Amino acid sequence: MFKKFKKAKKKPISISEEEIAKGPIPNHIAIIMDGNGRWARKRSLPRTAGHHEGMKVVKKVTKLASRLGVKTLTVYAFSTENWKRPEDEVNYLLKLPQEFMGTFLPELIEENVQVRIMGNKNAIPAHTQQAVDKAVNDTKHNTGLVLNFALNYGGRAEILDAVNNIVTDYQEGRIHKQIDEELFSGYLMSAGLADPDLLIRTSGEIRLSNFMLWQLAYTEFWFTDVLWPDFKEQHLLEAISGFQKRGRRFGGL
Ligand code: V0D
Repeated sequence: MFKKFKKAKKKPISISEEEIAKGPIPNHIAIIMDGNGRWARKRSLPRTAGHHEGMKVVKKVTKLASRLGVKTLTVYAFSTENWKRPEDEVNYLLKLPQEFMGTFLPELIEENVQVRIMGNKNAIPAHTQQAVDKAVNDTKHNTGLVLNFALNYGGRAEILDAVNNIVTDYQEGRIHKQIDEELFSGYLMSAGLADPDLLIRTSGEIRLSNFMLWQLAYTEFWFTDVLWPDFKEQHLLEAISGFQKRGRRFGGL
């Protein structure tokens, strides 16, 4: 085909790590990693191939975020809605923590990364729980980037759990004051983590899908059409660059 008839590609704006490092780096980045299935479909591959490729991207993004000095990276790995997918796909997804840790644990430790989990761990199979527990345990003394996996996570369920636990603690006399934002935040699964400064969602969907409803109140949102398996270092730099160009005011002037 003649070059001029090809669909015009967006001119790639190349952003260097050094450039980004000069500006403010978001303390906490949260990512909805969407588009694995679509990526696979485009290549006539099974959806699981997309998830596998997506897992490799988590590793790359974690390393870059760590180099840039990001303190916390939260990734939405499995939502409470994901149980509705075909059984084979769910089974495959639930094997990924094991594979991720099998191939990445030494590098995570080398990078001083601490793994954390947010979500209902009780409802996932024992082999997944074991892999996750090992990941959390083997990295608990690390002091670098916190890699926080949202796994079997739902934002409304998280808020309701918090409310129920607050009610119990109140009835049993462990709370002696009005419930304020700080106290409430401490009952969420993200307790101890700062709220995200930047939310990235890939694959062109413009919605929250029950992700960190409380924590995202003041967060800058970055939506991109790039499918998660295609998300490269350059795309993270682009998102952070976008973040750096916005002035955050928390409602003030
Ligand atoms: C599939 C793209 C890493 C999105 C990324 C159980 C969906 C790859 C983990 C992982 C998934 C979780 C916990 C842990 C270590 C690794 C993972 C799931 C899916 C769902 F301690 N990637 N990943 N978990 N995908």
